[in-house]
Amino acid sequence: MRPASVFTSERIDHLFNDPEILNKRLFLYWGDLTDSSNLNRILEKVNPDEIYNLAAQSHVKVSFDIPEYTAEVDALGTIRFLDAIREVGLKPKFYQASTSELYGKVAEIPQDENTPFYPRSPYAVAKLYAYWIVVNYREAYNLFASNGILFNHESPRRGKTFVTRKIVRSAINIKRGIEDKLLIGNLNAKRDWGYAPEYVDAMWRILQQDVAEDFVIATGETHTVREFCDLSFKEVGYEIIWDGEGENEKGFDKTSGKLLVEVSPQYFRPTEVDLLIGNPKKAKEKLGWEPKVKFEELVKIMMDAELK
Ligand code: F7E
Repeated sequence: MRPASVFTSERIDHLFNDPEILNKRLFLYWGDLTDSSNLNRILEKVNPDEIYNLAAQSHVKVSFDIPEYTAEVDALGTIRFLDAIREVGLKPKFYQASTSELYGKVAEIPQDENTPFYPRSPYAVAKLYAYWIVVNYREAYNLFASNGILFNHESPRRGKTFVTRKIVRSAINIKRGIEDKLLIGNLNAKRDWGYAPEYVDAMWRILQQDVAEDFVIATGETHTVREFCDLSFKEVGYEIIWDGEGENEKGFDKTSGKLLVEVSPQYFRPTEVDLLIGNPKKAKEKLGWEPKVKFEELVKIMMDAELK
């Protein structure tokens, strides 16, 4: 856990507050990827079999505002971790949270493990370093270290500033009369959105292999942010009629004419990733992994959870 003066355990409170789990099956340590000495200490103390490095400044838009910090954590944090493993002399299996953002301005459609990278944000550039340092440590020191190149994966636990959760929350708040309208960025961006629990299962499978390799984890479907709005608002009884283009696009409720969605350039990124769609063929063949939850069901899961 990152040391902080406020509570940040919201997403694990159900585990944290269970006396059968906390300090029996779940042990927490303070730590931060910007601090090598504590990484060494934790590693020596825990001597883990498997490490999942999911720690990051993971917001793409935010990375344009804090690029140096993003590199510090996402790029150098990964080498700190790998080097701590080497220094302590342990041989845990290491999973690196690589990302479809590496493909950025995509060189081919769909993207797979052989598609060249073209990162389009400080976040993606930092993750590019992390990707290659994992490959390098695997080859140089024979570490079991693998990259999972995961496409967007969502769930009710998604942070509130990422687009899926933001849309879902707004649709419900507007319906309940506690929010006026949804202000959104690029409606045309296309993403391959999957269901996070299934992606965690894939991460685990990646580390159960005999040989460390890199894998694309994706659904193989792509949808626009606009479609995500359509389906979410439909769940609470709105049918959106879109009008205008680009910065001037707006979405109105078909029945009442109420303004529901308005584009606001403050959410545009200096460089955007327009289209992501992954090909999870290798994961299917080697990991026996296949996504079950597709786009429509994902929206429903998130809306149901938020309504509760
Ligand atoms: O944006 C567009 C935005 O912030 C998705 C991270 O987990 O997945 C995530 O990165 C799309 C982009 O996720 C708003 O421009 C429009 O095209 O939900 P997002 P992301 O940037 O795709 C990858 C795999 C990661 O590795 C990352 O760590 O939606 N968009 N309007 C918006 N995005 C946001 N956040 N807010 C808007 O109002």
